[in-house]
Amino acid sequence: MKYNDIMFQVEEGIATITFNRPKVLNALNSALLQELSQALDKIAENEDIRVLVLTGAGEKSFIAGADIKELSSFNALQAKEFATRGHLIIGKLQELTIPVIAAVNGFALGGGSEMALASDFIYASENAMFGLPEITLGIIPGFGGTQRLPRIIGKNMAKEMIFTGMMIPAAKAQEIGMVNKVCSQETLMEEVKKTAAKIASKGKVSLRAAKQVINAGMNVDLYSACGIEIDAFAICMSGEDAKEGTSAFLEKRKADFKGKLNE
Ligand code: CO8
Repeated sequence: MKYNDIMFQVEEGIATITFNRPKVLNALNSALLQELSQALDKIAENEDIRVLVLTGAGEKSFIAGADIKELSSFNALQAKEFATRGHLIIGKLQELTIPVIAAVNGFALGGGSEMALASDFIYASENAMFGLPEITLGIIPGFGGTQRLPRIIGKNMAKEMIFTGMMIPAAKAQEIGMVNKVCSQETLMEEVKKTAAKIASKGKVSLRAAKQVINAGMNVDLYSACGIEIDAFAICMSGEDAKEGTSAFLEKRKADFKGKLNE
């Protein structure tokens, strides 16, 4: 499959999607979202892919938001259709069973922050800037920002960011819990790939279970969430990876996970 607005590579079980409209700082338009959706379908079908990394082309931007030129032409119905499609695709990203790391290498504004917030965690370069500046355009975030941001950084900080449209640098984003690690621009991808490779070496069943349990548990009360964990723990124990992982520990060797899903 040929892509124009994204680049899609797979290397040693790690897939990388690079948003690739550098002339407009990788702004998201309908065509890019369509390609992203297709790439995510391919990833979901491919059992050999263990981790997905998202990043932006060029040195300046991850994604500078929705394409304002396209956005400005929408009437209310078209805006509803675009926001719904964006939610579906970002939801598809969040629901991938494999871990997703956002390597934010510059501006992550509006839809760009929203894309990063739907990944499992974020590493950022020192020059990265985060923000939901939609209020400045007379609109509000439309790809989940009003919902995911407060769940990650807390309601009051999210309100200040959304009400003012302020941009925050990577260091501040790390301080408020939005970003896990800040790296130099030169080492960002190296650091992300190192973490991705570490994750990819773990058992597929337990990784999938850990992601699903954390995500599902965040949406219910603690008692129900612990119930979800108990069931997933039992399913993990019945798998080959649990036998291999525990035997490897007892035999003082490195585990060799085959990554087979439970039958
Ligand atoms: N859309 C379209 N073009 C863009 C965008 C964008 N979001 N961002 C930058 N560009 C273009 C600029 O127009 C410029 O093009 P040209 O060279 O032809 O003039 C080129 O990229 C380079 O940008 P700048 O010259 O502005 O670069 P600067 O370094 O001076 O500034 C900024 C960089 C600060 C990132 C600045 O470009 C900026 O403020 N961009 C807009 C950021 C923004 O407001 N993002 C939010 C968009 S709205 C959104 O994301 C909503 C998501 C949900 C949608 C739901 C829909 C219903």
